Amino acid sequence: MHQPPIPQIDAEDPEIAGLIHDEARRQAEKFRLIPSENYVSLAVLEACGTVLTNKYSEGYAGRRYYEGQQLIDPLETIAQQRAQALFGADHANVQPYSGSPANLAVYLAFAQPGDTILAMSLSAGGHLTHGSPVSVTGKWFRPVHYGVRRETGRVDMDDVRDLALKERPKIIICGGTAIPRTIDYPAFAAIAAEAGAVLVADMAHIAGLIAGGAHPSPVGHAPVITTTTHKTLRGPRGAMILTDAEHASPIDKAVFPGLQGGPHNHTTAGIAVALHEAARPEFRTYAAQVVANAKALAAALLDRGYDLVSGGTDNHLLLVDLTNKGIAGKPAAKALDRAGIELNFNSVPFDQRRPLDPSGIRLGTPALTTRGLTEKHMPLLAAWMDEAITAASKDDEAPLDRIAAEIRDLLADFPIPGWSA
Ligand code: DSN
Repeated sequence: MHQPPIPQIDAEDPEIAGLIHDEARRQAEKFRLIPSENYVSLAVLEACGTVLTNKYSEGYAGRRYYEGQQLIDPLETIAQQRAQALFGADHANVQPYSGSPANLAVYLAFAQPGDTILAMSLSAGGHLTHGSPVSVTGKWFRPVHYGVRRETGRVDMDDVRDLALKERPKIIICGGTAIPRTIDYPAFAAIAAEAGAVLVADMAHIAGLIAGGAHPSPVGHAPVITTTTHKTLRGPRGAMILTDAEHASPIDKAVFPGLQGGPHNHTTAGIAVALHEAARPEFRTYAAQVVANAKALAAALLDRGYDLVSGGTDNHLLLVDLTNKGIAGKPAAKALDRAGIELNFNSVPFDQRRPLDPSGIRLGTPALTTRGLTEKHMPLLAAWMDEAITAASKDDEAPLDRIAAEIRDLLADFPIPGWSA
């Protein structure tokens, strides 16, 4: 059943309670490899399920538009202070509802409609809100995109510099959702300074690695940093924007009243608890283990002939081009899901296939690391993946349920916060 127990929902709304219990079991029984997902602690879960959800608090501490903020003000202030201390930033806004609104706030603060922005293309590993044509950020601004080099699968900073000096963007964004390699923040900062642009680091995927010392920090290089709180950082679904002192006020105005109404105070509490956890020494061990596991999984997949974009990983994430395995990303992802291995199909750089039916899969190690798996388990995981993908490439469903049962058996020894039998 779900942990903490949910007796009131069980009694009042068994239909919804059943879905919650089943989802908790599903999360316990599978290898969850979506690199943007994780398992939050029971303390974070508890914080998110409190009476704080009852309260409206438009504005900021000491400057609210509703009364009754005696306890919300210190709560939000503590969350801000913890974020500032953890990352060494001058200022933290903890109100963005999630990553996309956080990025929209940045545009609102530092660009006008029609202005040029420079970011990584979605197809190379960026994000929808980095100026994709289907996103408001692509419709209302003039995006110019950099990608990766075909030979290396990595960003070429000379290409970024050439584009920046030619296009003179207002904003340069570094970071994305499918980047397996270390982001060179000092190089981006030098280019932004030369081009006269505001450098924005979207560190959503790697915030937990940065907090835990397993990836270089953008603080001191990018004056504006956006992040979600629920990926490697292991907090609830939410977001933050970190800034230097100079960029704090425009960001605060953009988040509220520019873009949002009242902050979600129960989420703010969950973020504060997660930041407290991320400041502990154990979190550094977790962050290092996430990377060690990803490198071990990459090595095991390479041994089995898998084609990894950029040849491997420096962080939590692997992007695999399945073209040489004779199967596309989507059927592979569906077969893996049935075999108890949950990941997502994903475009790879220079993909010849469509985004809804691309050539690759994207996977990562944050969630399995949280539940205690280590490098020694990665060859076994790679073997299960290989067996399922090979079977799927021959339209053979026979091994999938057996693999799922074997995975259930293994994972029973690695309990998750959120479910108990
Ligand atoms: N949906 C997130 C991810 O999976 O990377 C990005 O917003």
